[in-house]
Parts: sequence; C-alpha cells; structure tokens
Amino acid sequence: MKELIEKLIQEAKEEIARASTLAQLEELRVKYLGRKGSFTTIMQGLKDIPNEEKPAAGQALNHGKKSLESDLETKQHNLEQEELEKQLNDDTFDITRPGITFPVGHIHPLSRVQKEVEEIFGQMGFAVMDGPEIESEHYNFEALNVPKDHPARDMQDTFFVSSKHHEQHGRMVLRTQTSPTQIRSMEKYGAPLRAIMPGRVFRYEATDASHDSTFYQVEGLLIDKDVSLANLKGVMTEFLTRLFKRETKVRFRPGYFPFVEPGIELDMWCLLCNGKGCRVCKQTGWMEFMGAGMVHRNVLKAGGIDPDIYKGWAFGFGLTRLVMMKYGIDDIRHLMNGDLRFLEQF
Ligand code: FA5
Repeated sequence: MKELIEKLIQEAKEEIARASTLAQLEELRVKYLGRKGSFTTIMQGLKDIPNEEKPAAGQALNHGKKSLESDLETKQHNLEQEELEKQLNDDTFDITRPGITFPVGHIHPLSRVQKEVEEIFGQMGFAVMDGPEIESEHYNFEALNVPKDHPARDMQDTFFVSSKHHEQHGRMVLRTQTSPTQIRSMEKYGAPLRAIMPGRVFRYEATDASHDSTFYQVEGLLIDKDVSLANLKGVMTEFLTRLFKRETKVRFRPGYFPFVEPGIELDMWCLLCNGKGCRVCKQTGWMEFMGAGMVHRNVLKAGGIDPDIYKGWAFGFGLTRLVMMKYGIDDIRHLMNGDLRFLEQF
C-alpha cells in the first residue's frame, strides 16, 4: 500500500510540475486532493487494509498530501507571476501618451454670482433665507400692503396657478418678487433680523434683451430699533465695492413700492465710465440698480412685528441684471437658454 501511495505522489508531483496554466493546476488539485480525488479515495480505503500496514500507509498519505499542497502553492505562485509578466509584455503601455480628457461642467454664472453675493452679505452678518416659488396671494401681495384690486398690482404681471389650497390660502401665484420672503422670515424669526433672500421669480412679460419671464432677485431685510436709510447706503456701497472689487458709489432717488415708506430707487455708479457718462448709462453716469425703502408699518404688522418698537429697511435687486453687468452680457435670454456655446465662456 505504501508503495502504491508513493507512486501516486510521484505521478502527481510530475503532473504538477508540467502544468502550464492556472486552470490546469486547479484541475490537478481537484484530481488529487478534491472531495472525490485520489487521495480522499485512498484515505477512505485505509480501513480495509491489514492493520500492520495501516500506520505506514497513513503516514505516507499525510506526508504526501502536505508535500503536494506545498507543490501546488509554489506552482500557483510561479504561474501567476508568469501571467503577470506576460500581460505586461503584451500590453504596450505608453506612459507618454496624452490622457483622455472627459468633459467637465462648471457652475452657472448666475449661481456663481449668487454665491458671491451670499458670501459678502454673510460677512456683514446677514443670514441667507429661502422661500417657496409658488406663493399665496396673501404673501405675494396682501401682506406686502398691496390689497386686492389695488392699482399697484399692475406693476407686476402675474401667473396664477390653479390649486386645491384655494379656499385656505386664496389664489396661488408664481411669485412675482422675492419680497414675500420678507414676511415669511419676520413670522419665523421675529425682530431683530438681518437677512438676504435670493431666489427665482416669474412675471408674465414679453421678453426682450433686458426682460425675461423667469429671472432671479435678491431681497434684503434689516430690522432693528435704530435703523435708517443711511445704514442701507453704507451696506450697499460696501457690498458693491466688494463684489466689483473696486470703489463704487451709490445714490438714492425717490421711488414707489407699496411695501416701503419712504420708497427709493438706488442707482450705482456706472462702472464702464466711472460716473463720467457713456452710452450704457445714457450719459447720466449712473445705472439703475434696485428698489428699496423703509419697511411700511403695515408690512411689519403683517409679519408680526410691532412697528412702534422696531423699524427696518428692505431692498430688492435683480440678480440676473447684476450678472449681466458683471460679465458685460448684452442679452438676458442667453443666461437661461442653456446654449453651451455661451455657457462655456465662463
Ligand atoms: C421689485 O420687485 C420689488 N420687490 C423690489 C423691492 C424690494 C423694492 C424691497 C422695495 C423693497 P421691481 O419690479 O423694480 O421691484 O424689480 C426689481 C429688480 O428686478 C429690477 O430692478 C430688475 O433688476 C429686476 N427685474 C424686474 N423685471 C425683470 C425682468 N422682466 N427681467 C429681468 N429682471 C427684472
């Protein structure tokens, strides 16, 4: 029996030595050491041989098994090494070849400027807030001191949205301005308050080079006990100077918005001619920038703030127009039509 086992081991070792692929090696492992392999069969047959032969046969079997396992492992390592080398030699890999570049997008100019605006106001202690784009008439108009049938509603042509919440909230509209977030933030945080609220707004407008039906505004609100338009002038001069990275001046003109009293229009120094007068600023040296004013008593009340204790100012500017000014874009429609030939320039 012992001789038989030794012969088998010898055969197996020779076959393992001859194997030239990992697949052949695996076949041999199964053939000799697998569950139905020769060694297992002999092991099971040991019980039938004469007792005096058993120890020598068992020993030969164990020894042989270990030796085969070791041979298989060494051979596997060698074959793996050979395959790797073969692969490296076959695949000519030229490390000097230029790599494959994948097209990578970038942030939209509107989002980029919005982020800059948020950062600058953030540095001045303003929180950034958000509000819904589909608003109730209450927030978009009534709470802002524009009652039903008031002629001031004509200032902003409105998209009405059919809604099942009609009964509870009145008619719903695509918000025509970011001003409704003034009321929402007053209701939520009370006074004192210092926040900006950027967002998308919608108007039923015929589009042209400077008007779109969907555009972005930034609302600003500061409420405290001792606040005046002088603070607004300081904040806006600082904001525009930081945004355009050069000295900028602003001026006030009277303006009408139902939710502020007094109401103003704020102009900024024309950055193209530095206030000297040019075609873009129509020789005035100034460019219209935003509407603003002291928050109307009725609006403070609608937001749940006592107008006998607190006062504040609010402003709203067109972020889309600001982006146009910053990058010298002459048609607002480029910004929203998704044309890559335009967007890739940023
Ligand atoms: C308002 O929307 C007021 N809510 C602003 C305000 C807020 C006043 C707080 C007082 C206090 P107005 O309709 O003027 O105002 O719009 C503000 C800015 O939005 C404009 O200066 C302009 O830059 C921009 N804008 C208005 N209509 C369009 C349009 N169709 N396309 C692009 N930008 C527009």
